[in-house]
Amino acid sequence: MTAATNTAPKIAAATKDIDAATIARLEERALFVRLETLRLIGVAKVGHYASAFSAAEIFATLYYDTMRLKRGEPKWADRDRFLMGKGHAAVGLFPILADWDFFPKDVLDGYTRLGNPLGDHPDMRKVPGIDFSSGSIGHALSGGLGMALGTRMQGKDINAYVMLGDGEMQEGQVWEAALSAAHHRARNLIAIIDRNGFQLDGRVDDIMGIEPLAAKWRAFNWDVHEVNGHDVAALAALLRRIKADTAREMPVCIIAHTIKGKGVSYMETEPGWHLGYLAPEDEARAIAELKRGGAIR
Ligand SMILES: Cc1ncc(C[n+]2csc(CCOP(=O)(O)OP(=O)(O)O)c2C)c(N)n1
Repeated sequence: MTAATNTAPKIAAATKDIDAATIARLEERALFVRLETLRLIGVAKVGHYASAFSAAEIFATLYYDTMRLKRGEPKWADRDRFLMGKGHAAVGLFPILADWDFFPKDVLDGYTRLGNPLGDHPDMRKVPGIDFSSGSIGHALSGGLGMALGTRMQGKDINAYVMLGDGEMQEGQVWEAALSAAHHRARNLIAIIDRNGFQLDGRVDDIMGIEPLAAKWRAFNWDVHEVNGHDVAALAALLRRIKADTAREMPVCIIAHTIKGKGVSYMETEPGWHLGYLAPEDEARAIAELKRGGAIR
């Protein structure tokens, strides 16, 4: 174990390692996530805009730079796995899965409609490419640990990436999984905490504080990194470094500092946007703002 050296905070900065074309592509994909989130919630008439917006660059970087995937093959056994503790943000993930041809793109058009497999929360029995059904927050890290250990026992080289909310840190099961993962040296388990500071009904640190968060994960013997979760270059560089680190024996925790509602100004400043619906004229304004922002950093 390298726990003894794992004491100083590691803040990943944007890096020259990622070329300009890749950065532009990942930023375009994050914009795609946000625009599709707006479109799909427009169909459903209610949804978690702000939770998906804070995770847009994380989704984009994982699915278009980091993860091992094969187009049109959600059942490929050697595919990297992705689990969402904050399953309520799946509206931002479904368009990516359709873009990878895991299911037909027109399925998106019936998001949450009766008979459509895409619900407000992801269902692994219905949606190709969804690795874990979630919605009840707190369980995905345990699921990811099972996948990390199971695939390791099969001799496969697979990473399990688990996105967690910071409000989700208040769930006891997260910490049981954290303890267990370090004990089993699950080096192929990578947790990414979307540290946007808010949960459903207010600030995480007002409701039940979780700081010092990095120190907690370090104390649980995880390899801890912090990053600006809207900086695709920093995210991509960090995730590439983690993949290349073959000496590490511990699971990895990335604290991604983000803004809930990122990209739409009033959602960024008003915490009430956890769940909502935009009237068509407001949706049009949000789209215009996102497109004007273009590359959101
Ligand atoms: C076990 C459980 N308790 C309560 C909820 C209701 N709930 C849905 S989202 C949410 C807040 C999640 O906050 P966070 O994890 O920070 O996610 P984000 O703010 O990024 O959406 C809560 C409490 C739930 N889905 N599951």
